[in-house]
Amino acid sequence: DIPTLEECYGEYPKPNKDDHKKHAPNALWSKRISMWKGDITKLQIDAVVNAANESLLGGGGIDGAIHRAAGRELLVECRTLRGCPTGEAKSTKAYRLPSKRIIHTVGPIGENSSKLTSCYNSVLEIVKDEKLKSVAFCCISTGIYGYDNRNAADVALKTVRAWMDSHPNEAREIERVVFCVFLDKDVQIYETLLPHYFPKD
Ligand code: AR6
Repeated sequence: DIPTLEECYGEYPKPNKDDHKKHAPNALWSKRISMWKGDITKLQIDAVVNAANESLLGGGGIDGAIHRAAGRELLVECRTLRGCPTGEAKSTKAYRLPSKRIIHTVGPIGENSSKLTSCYNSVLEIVKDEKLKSVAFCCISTGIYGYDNRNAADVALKTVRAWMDSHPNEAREIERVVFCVFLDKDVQIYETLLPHYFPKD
């Protein structure tokens, strides 16, 4: 019952590499964006984003779920990274996960929009540098770290849209950005905000 990336595309059509020739580029990012509700450790995708802490040595929430599913080898690699400052990101292999890479980012404790913005930008820089074709974000900082869900989703969508607008050539190399939501309230929030930041036409 592991969903393939195709299955998590949802209602959004597949991207067409030539689309940007026919339309204004900024209107097209919606074709590369999806929302998927469920356990991020099940996604067959190039990279999944972990909401970690500065130690990068595991914890509760999604961090615990990813470490449990990936296995002990993930912790061994994480130890070599010597932590990660808030707002930054570091990648590892994905071990027993069906994804290829895990991008660990450390969200702010409480609401700090510039640090949360920095998390999304740092992840996208790794996606670009590693030439990854697809990435699934989780709702960074909105669990144990206590960021308001609506405000965090606003930052997430605004930052991804702004990054795509400011890096159009790199963004065209990314086939899919999935917002992996876990809670019903985030489904509602993303359903409301996605058309605002990624209008379909
Ligand atoms: N798949 C997708 N999303 C999930 C999953 C999952 N398996 N499990 C939880 N979520 P949180 P934070 C959602 O608390 O707020 C850890 O101890 C969850 O519903 O995991 O950034 C770390 O080590 C919420 O929407 O992360 C840090 O110490 C989102 O993931 C601290 O928690 C993030 O919730 C980080 O806190």
